[in-house]
Amino acid sequence: MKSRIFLLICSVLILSSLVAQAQQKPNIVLIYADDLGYGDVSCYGATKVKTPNIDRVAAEGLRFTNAHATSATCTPSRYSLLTGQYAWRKSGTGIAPGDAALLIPTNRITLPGMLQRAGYKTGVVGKWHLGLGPKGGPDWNSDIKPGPLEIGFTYSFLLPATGDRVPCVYVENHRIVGLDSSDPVQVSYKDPIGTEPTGKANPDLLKMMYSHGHDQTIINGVSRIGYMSGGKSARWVDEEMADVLTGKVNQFIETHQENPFFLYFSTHDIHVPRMPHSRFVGKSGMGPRGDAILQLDYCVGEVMKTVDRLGLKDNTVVIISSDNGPVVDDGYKDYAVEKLGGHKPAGPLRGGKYSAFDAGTRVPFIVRWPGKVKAGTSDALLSQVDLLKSLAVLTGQTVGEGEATDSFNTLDALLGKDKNGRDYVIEHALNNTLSLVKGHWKYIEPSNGPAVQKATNTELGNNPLPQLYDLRTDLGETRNVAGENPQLVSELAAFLKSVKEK
Ligand code: NG6
Ligand code: CA
Repeated sequence: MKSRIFLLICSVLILSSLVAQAQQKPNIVLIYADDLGYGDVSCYGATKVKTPNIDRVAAEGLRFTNAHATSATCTPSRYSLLTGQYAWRKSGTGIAPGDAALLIPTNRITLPGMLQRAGYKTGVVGKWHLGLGPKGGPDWNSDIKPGPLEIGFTYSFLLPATGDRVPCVYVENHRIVGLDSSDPVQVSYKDPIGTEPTGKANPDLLKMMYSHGHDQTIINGVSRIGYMSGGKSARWVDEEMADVLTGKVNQFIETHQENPFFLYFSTHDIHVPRMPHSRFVGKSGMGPRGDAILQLDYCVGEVMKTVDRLGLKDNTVVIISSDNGPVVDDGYKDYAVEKLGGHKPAGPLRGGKYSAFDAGTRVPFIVRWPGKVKAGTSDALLSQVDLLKSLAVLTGQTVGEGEATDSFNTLDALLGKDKNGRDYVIEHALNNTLSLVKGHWKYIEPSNGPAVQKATNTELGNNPLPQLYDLRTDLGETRNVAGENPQLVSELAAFLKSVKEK
């Protein structure tokens, strides 16, 4: 009798723990690479560089061929990702200087805020580049806020802007890590500040020479955008950055393994300055850009190991993507151009980072959720602006009318149940040129912006005349067929106008 009761109790306990597991909301890990191109990983066709860890996630998950960042540069892409609104609706959301004020209003729905409401612990680790502090910028030597914690994150460990912008310090929650109060940080994006050498005046002190821009204060042998003084004990070491960030990610996952958690791992790789750890130096044969791809892939592997080791694999949605397309020379002489070999960072696409052509925004996008998302490939049209509403549906949250209005629920496409995804996607390029992808057509609005950005050798896709490409037969956007299709051009132009005016 006793043993029967014992057995019964055991089965009830096992059952209830199974039910609890089934009800537990899935963790979400979003690994957001910087400037990683459509053709930069082997599961998207790269052959000169191998990315086994990213490829493994793709093999176990769904690999999207037509997923887009909202913009061809970082700040606007991230703004849209986190708010569900196109950045181009709001002025001042272009590439942000390192002393910009927080760009996202604190009273607005955000992706992390929505998930926090759903009971998630929400962390961001890595590149921020959405401004910090009140109007006028932050006080670096005191509480740096508002920032991520005021827009829905429960934890943050940041590079305030980018790797190539000052201040070159980590900010954890509200404070610079390791700051000595007797050596305060000062930052200026106008006039030189302090007495430290600059790349322009002291190129002899550089580990890596700049090719354009990037000639101001030298930190760790690399001259940056912007001037900085002080904060010597707090300065990051570029070569250690990937390990530092990955360590923080793994710590966050360990700490919150019992909660549902959302972790936004915003890698510095493969943005400039490309200064990977010595373990990766020379390993790709493509110079620092290729080595940084290997380092990014390693970091993905380390995070996946943690997820597996903690038994979280089946209950964790992993998303890997990029904030914009690829660039080869983005301001440092790091031999990226010379050592490219036959590697095609944009794969079969035209343009790159900054560009209105598809390589500007069409990026790798992988979703893995074992048991829930069938492994394979999907051609569904996706935009990162939809993550907010889609993940709201996934986690049972409602988004008010008038909130995150550019975000659509495309959860079924993310989970592989809907093969089509969005009806259309809007792409934003450096000069604010907008494009519309609708079905197999790509329309680029007329723009007087430059056709080419010489410094980075990027075809920006600007043309004073309308452009129309049939992506089904001309993925590389080589034949502008606007002249032959005036009716279609005016329909697409009118449609784009209606989205702009929404
Ligand atoms: C550009 C920088 C480039 C990079 C980019 C932002 C110069 C000459 N170029 O202005 O190096 O930092 O801004 O990249 O300063 S992004 O991925 O964050 O959008
Ligand atoms: Ca970027």
